[in-house]
Amino acid sequence: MPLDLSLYLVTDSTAAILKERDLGTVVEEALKGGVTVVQYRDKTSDTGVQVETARKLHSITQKYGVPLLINDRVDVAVAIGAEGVHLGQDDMNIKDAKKLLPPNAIIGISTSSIEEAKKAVADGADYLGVGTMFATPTKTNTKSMIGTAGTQAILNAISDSPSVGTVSIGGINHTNVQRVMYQSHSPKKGLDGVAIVSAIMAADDPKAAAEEFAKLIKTPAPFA
Ligand code: TZP
Ligand code: MG
Repeated sequence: MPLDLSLYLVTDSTAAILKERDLGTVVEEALKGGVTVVQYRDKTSDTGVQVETARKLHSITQKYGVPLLINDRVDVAVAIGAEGVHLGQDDMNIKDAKKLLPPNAIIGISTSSIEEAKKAVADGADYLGVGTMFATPTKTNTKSMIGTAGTQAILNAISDSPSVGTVSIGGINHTNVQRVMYQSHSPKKGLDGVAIVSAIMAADDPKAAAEEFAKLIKTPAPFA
């Protein structure tokens, strides 16, 4: 499965986001709108529920040929045969995750500094989540807000590693997505995409929201 990071959906099952809708239905609508990666992120459910939910999401993402990555839980990813995991700085480290996952599994990691980004590249991450871009109610305990300038500095620091992917995360919406994509480019390395929670998951029409993002990401912006 090729890794297209351009429109990366991160799920959230909290009431404020799902608004009594079914998680699978919202994710499937987003996939119809053009989402290219789905990360199942669930900070509250028990392990058994996470495994069942992940399995259900996987049956949906497979129909669209889109990889499903599991946040934090390498064991859940292994149990359901997901395409990979997304790790935080406090989760299992990449080297240990590689021992448990199949050789072709995708491993991404959240980074918010040059040091973290360089270590992630050295450890063999497939892609980096770079953020937090902008303040967001979806995740308030973020270590640091780095904005477009901080993102550019990280991209610059890893620009001799062309094969590692990069996605920006945090507070990204239809109004700022072009600025995020085009203002964060370092001379030698750009972002491969954006990771979105609320602007798709909480949208009244997640399919239309994803379609609009896909269009904006492909449209060169007047911010260069
Ligand atoms: N990591 C850094 S910010 C964030 C995560 C998981 C949440 C982003 O959510 P939103 O709703 O797209 O701002
Ligand atoms: Mg984590």
